[in-house]
Amino acid sequence: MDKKIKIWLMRQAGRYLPEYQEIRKKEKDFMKLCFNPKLACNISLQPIQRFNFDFIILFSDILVIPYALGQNVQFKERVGPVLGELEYNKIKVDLTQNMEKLAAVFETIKLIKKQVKEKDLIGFCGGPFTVLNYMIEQGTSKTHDKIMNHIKKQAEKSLQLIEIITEVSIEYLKKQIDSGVDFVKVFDSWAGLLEGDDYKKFVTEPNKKIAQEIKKYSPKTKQIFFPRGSNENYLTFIKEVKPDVIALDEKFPEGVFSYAKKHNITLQGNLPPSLLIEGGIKLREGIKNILNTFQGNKHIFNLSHGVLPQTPIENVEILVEEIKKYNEA
Ligand code: 1CP
Repeated sequence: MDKKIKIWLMRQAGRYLPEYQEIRKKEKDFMKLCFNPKLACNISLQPIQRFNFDFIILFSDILVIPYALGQNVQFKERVGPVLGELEYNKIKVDLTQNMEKLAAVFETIKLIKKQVKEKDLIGFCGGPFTVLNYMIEQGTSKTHDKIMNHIKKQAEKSLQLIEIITEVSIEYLKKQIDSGVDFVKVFDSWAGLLEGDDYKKFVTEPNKKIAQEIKKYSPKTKQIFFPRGSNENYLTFIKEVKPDVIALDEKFPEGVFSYAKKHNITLQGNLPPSLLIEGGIKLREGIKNILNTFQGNKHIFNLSHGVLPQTPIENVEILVEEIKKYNEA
């Protein structure tokens, strides 16, 4: 087995980088940044130029899907995403029109691939339930009351919306593949809110649909899934969705290691972003532990969630250096 471990970080482009802050100062509207191919391309390449990560991830956001469906999406400073009221009768599924609203993203992908040919580019979308969460909550939520009520009290409507988001997301990933991405990743960041039958209906099934449709459309495109917070459900998820790569947070059943090995699934993860802030001996020990734990499996090194804005650059340098040393040993 190829012992060489690759590395990239979720949110490797973002606020911890001064060069990102620099661009952000000039373009205060985050959505405009996402839809500016030249700037979005530059931002996607910033972490590559600085750290030489093995993968480029497209700079964009999962909330471009609600926008493509006709919901108002804004990012407010120190608040985060703020979405307009969800008016069911205004939700528009017209794949041609929906994709036209995202045309700038496809341009960004082409620009990145033109500039860097030797590294794989990861495109992405949100998991349907995670996207629905933001659409119903109209932004970030601590309690998730609105979404949990919605799927309980308006189950049928919720499933219809999930189907719509799934269909548009599949089309969106196909267009990203046509534009040149080598991997696609589905970020289901709020999968962990659900259990049992709800988990099956809102997480496993729609993710499985995306995986199958993309496999049919482009068998060579590698698929990464991140059903964050799935905990014990991680194993069921892997068995049903059959990803090429499973992104792991900190809690998952032991059985994942042997199942992944047997089915040639690569594990991605799983250093806590807090350790990357802390640095020092704790960081080095954390890295070493993960390398040891994942040793018998195919492994792409990453965090258990995104890089936090207060992360010191030198700690990211240490991390990359440690992985390099490990690969050379
Ligand atoms: O400059 C800023 O203030 C914006 C910060 C920022 C960035 C850099 C946001 C706002 N999004 C992004 C980029 C982004 N988002 C990427 C780019 C590629 C990368 O470098 O990784 C990706 C893949 C995402 C995906 C995303 N957006 C997720 C899934 C992953 C995760 O972190 O769980 C989610 C949940 C979002 C929503 C989102 N985008 C931004 C914010 C503040 C939020 C809300 C998060 C919350 O609810 O707390």
